[in-house]
Amino acid sequence: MRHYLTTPIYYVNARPHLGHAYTTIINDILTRFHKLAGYETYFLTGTDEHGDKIVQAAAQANVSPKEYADQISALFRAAWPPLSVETDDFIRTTEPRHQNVVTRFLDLVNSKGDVYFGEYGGHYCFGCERFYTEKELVDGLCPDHQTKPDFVSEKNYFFRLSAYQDWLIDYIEKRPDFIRPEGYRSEVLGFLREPLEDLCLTRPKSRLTWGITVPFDSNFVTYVWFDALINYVSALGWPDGELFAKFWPAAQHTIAKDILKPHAIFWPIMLKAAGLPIYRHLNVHGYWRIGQSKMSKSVGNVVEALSMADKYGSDPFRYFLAREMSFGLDSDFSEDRLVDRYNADLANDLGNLCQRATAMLVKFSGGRIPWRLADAADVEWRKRLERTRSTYESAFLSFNPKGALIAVWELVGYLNKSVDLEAPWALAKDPLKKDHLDAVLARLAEGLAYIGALIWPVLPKTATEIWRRLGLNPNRFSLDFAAIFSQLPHDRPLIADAPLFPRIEVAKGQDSGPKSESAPKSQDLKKPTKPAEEPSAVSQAQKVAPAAASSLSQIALSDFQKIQLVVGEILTAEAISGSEKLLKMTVSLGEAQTRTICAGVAKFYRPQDLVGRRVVVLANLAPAKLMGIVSQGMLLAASQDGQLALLAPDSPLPAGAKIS
Ligand code: ME8
Repeated sequence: MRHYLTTPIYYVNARPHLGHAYTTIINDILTRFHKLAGYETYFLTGTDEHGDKIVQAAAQANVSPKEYADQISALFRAAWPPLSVETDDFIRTTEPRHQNVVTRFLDLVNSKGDVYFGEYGGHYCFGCERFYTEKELVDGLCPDHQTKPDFVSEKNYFFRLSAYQDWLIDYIEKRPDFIRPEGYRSEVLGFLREPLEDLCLTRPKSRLTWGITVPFDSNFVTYVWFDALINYVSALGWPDGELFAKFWPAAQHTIAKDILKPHAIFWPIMLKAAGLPIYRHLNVHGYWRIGQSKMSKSVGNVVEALSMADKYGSDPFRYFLAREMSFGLDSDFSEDRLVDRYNADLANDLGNLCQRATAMLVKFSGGRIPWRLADAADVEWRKRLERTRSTYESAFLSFNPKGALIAVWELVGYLNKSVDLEAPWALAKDPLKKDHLDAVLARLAEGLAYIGALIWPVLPKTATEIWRRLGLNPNRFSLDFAAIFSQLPHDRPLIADAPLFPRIEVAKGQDSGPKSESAPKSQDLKKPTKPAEEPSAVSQAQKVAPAAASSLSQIALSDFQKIQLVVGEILTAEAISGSEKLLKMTVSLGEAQTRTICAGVAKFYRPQDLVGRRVVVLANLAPAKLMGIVSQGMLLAASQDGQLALLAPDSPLPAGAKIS
């Protein structure tokens, strides 16, 4: 099987920003996953360079549209390699190879009778480059730009979308995963319940010359969306290109919800009208928001968000984007969240595993991965790896990168825990336990090697580094764990090196007043330039399984059951005058009445960032008066080294959900 993945081609009226980076990185991740699974792939991105928007932006910059497009397109092209994005092609709609295909495509649909000449008067928004009907305007304004559209009446060519409406409804209804996730498929079907209007296919040259001249009337240029969508086939050399024959049947497009209609309605109908096969999937994601508002290109913070990749590294940036966003839903971007994920998932979980595994192999096996005999634990071990592989694969195949990462991190957690349980440092003290020790160490090396392969789509540099340390050849990444294990070297020592992800410490003693989420504040964060001194395997292991745990007095389950923990939703949060530490919150526990809860989190959270969050609440704590306010419960939080994190359910269960 083959896979052809595409990003939208981005308008050259703005610099690359976080939103563009997300779609492009996600496509890179999916392309790499397909490679890992042994498929042939082709990955396309590019820039959309015609139309009013570009003419206006160029005029503002005082250069010609072509010069302007050249400059910005070059910025897009240069933006991807530093993010470890490897594309097979980069198409520009001003290239002759594209323009020729658009001309040919137009000729074809025209010859089939799907184009007619007519007059149209309507409300035209230059920002959106489209006409709006009276009904679509909100208080007479464009719903996207909040500007008053111009009334434009002109003669134009039209494309008969309406003739294909029933065909399209039937096509989508028969294919549950054509548009995914499901919410967007329903949205499109909902839209198709109203009669489709034909698409205005041209713009008169009297108004716009920056476009592709239509072949059947030199007084008109092609509407920018009709021009742009064709990039997906022009880049493959339609109609006779080898790449077209090979990859077009395997096409899937990835976009954000803003451009659902052109991709889900115009494009399949254009393909059908021209007699081309329809693409296989349309993958639609939500928006990144910054500071709760929809990202907009006019706001500099979206570009600034992209600079987080320079600050924290491209691998952590890719990981954060893929792990944080549930594909299809909106997500909030903030530097704090990125740092939290970095510390929790990369420094603590993955980095710690790599550090412990390699340090223990050095300490207890002279750096060599021991040969070992199959033992009883192997059956369970292989079953677990099979499970990880199948969850990981099916998550990626249904375009759910977050789900795939969760599956890998379950394996990371399992291995970290198994080190604590197996306690290699104790086995090493008993010569009779040598076989057992070897098996434990070898499985640790195997697990780390497999995790290295599985993270490669998202964290390519880290994966390569883990494999280098294990002495494996990174050109051999695959999903086949048995094949990977057979390549593990047993005759030369592995490399125990500096931590992969030194923890990012939030500097102590700083003013922890409100932080701007958009502006990265390097002074707030201290990234160790030198990796922390490598702890010995034993001390590291003890850190994870504190010896103190066993000296704590034990409780019966019935004691624990006295504690009523539930999911709460924070409805309001505000500072309490006179208190540096406390915030006052209204929290819903799914009861008839909300509760007032005071919590000592003011140094760690801004009130406005807490609203809407799910938290874990101790619900049956006796009320207490704090700063004159009766607090009716307690929020649970973890803290260490001056940092604090509120606990939250892994997915947003409703307020009142019981925790046991
Ligand atoms: O629409 N969150 O180009 P464009 C997530 N040229 N992704 C976002 C985003 C956000 N807040 N903002 C933008 C165009 N994106 C046309 C496409 S295709 C034939 C023509 C991403 O530069 C997302 O992929 O406005 C969205 O669909 C795309 O940028 C829009 O890019």
